[in-house]
Amino acid sequence: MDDLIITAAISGAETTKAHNPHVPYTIDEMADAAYKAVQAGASIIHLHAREDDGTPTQDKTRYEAIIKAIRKRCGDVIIQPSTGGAVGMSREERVQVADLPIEMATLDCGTLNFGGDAIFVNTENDIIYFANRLYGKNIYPELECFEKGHIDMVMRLHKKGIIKKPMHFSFVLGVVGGMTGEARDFHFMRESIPKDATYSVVGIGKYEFSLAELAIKDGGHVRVGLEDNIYLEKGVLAEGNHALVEKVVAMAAKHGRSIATPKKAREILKMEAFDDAHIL
Ligand code: KMH
Ligand code: ZN
Repeated sequence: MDDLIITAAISGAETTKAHNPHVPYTIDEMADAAYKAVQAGASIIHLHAREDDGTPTQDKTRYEAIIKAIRKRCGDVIIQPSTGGAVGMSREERVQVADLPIEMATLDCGTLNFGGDAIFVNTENDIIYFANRLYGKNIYPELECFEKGHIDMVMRLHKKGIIKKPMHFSFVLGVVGGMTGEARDFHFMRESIPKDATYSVVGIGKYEFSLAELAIKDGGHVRVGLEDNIYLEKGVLAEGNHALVEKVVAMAAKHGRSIATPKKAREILKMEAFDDAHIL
């Protein structure tokens, strides 16, 4: 099996310090959280920018400052800004990160309810727009699919030549309003992607570690982080993103999976064409 790629989703847009005081907001906090996650074994940092007071922002100047700070502390780690931003942001706000010299970014592949009155809107035309902007800048899209219909959308857009190979999916399961993250959900998603695609599981809340174990055993990859889950175990807050990464590393050791370096992760994801010229 390939080495295990661990992505750390260090900040998110919705989780706050009121949920877990270790959610990073400032540039220094972001760089520190990323550094500790990388030291623990993460090879990709999934990133949402925040203002110092925690307000989510897609402002490219803020992203640039955070990315530079992370790059300084974390060497060649893969930095994956989100184009999802926060619920309610416009296309133009969200897409700003595509103007930065980055090698990878999130592409959300469908709309879903997001709890309460919130709807995370990604229409077909939004997806086409984001895909064209990312590929146009030679940025590798991480295909976030929150349910099976989103995979169908990817395949439809692939047939039209809009979404291209190599394909790396993230199965984001357990969002309130989306698909749950039970084993049967994982298997359904897993069986629905092309044989030559790679994937990570993104288990929200209580699904974080059960999905991680399924993926580790299956040869897939894993994302953890305070964006997705604030607990190390039931009722115990994680003392930072690195604690969640450490738990996955221990799980991987139990199952005999080695951990991918950033260089190895680029090979596994076939990112050669999205080369270092993009790294800020
Ligand atoms: N914050 C959510 C609305 C992404 O990173 O692109 C969207 C999200 C997905 O987290
Ligand atoms: Zn995200």
